[in-house]
Amino acid sequence: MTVKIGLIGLGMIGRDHLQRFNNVITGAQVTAVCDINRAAADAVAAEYHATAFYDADELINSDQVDAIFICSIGPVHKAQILSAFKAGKPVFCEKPLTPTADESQEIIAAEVAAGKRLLQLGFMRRFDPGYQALKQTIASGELGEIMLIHCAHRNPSVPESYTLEMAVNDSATHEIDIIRYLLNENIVSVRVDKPRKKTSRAYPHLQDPLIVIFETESGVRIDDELFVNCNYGYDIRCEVIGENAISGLTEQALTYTRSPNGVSRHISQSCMERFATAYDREVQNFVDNISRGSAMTGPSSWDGYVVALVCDAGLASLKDGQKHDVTIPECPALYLA
Ligand code: ISE
Repeated sequence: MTVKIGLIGLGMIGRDHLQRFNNVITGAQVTAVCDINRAAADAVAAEYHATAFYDADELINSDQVDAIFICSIGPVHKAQILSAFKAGKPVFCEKPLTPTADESQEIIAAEVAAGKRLLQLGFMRRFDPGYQALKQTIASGELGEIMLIHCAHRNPSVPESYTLEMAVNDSATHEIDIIRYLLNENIVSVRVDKPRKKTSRAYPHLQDPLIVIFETESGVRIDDELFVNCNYGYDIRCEVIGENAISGLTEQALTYTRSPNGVSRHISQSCMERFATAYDREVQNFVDNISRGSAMTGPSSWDGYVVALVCDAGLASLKDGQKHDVTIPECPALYLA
């Protein structure tokens, strides 16, 4: 069976997924694309032999598509997700689930009412071989009691449209999700520190770098350096400090170069490059679950909701510099499986 995919949103990540469906993913084909930019939708549709739509609802309800792949901007996610649920079509949604936690509640309620998961959320890091190995090492007990985690989230640069808040609700979202994934526990507080020094490479409206401090239920303390104009590359680091041993992500390059300048390794320049394998695996997972008629797996709407709750607290801290507690309601049974 070939799963017919309707892809909404033809920005950078939407196009990256399109080439993935075309070149890597088996068992699926993008049969329809949608963008409010008609020229973009027409051009991409012609290139990929798909049908162009300019209205998301029309694509969602078209009999040309079996499953909906949402790569549009966050503020329109909720309406598109609920419309897909109504049409009875499984959804893959790029992060964030919704820009605020409040908006996510309706999505959770709809899934709980349906009695099954209908959505996989695009937190691709959970499919990264490095993070998966790190999770296994933690679970093995080799590190002993985990006390600290040091994270760094470095992007070479961000466009002028990137706002101060996006450091929290667009970039740090990935660490918020991966901390929960690695430790199997929730974050209970957030504090954003604004260092006095800021890079001259950042647009004036930004404070870059920022340090975010998270604390989990059991008291693990995590520091996350968010440096989105670091200049040299797309560099994601994570080191877990246990009582007995320490474990972290290795350098990603598969080769090194020895030259008169010494030994060097390539550093990724974008999330698409750094997490290419993770993106491939998350999308294949979505397609395979649909083809097999299996229950949806991977990051859920609940994960998206919890991340949004932590982000809301992070944004409050970004304003006042204080530590903000995060209160997470009881997780519905549907998401505990
Ligand atoms: C972007 O939206 C992403 O999701 C990237 O993974 C992240 O590194 C970047 O900071 C975000 O803006």
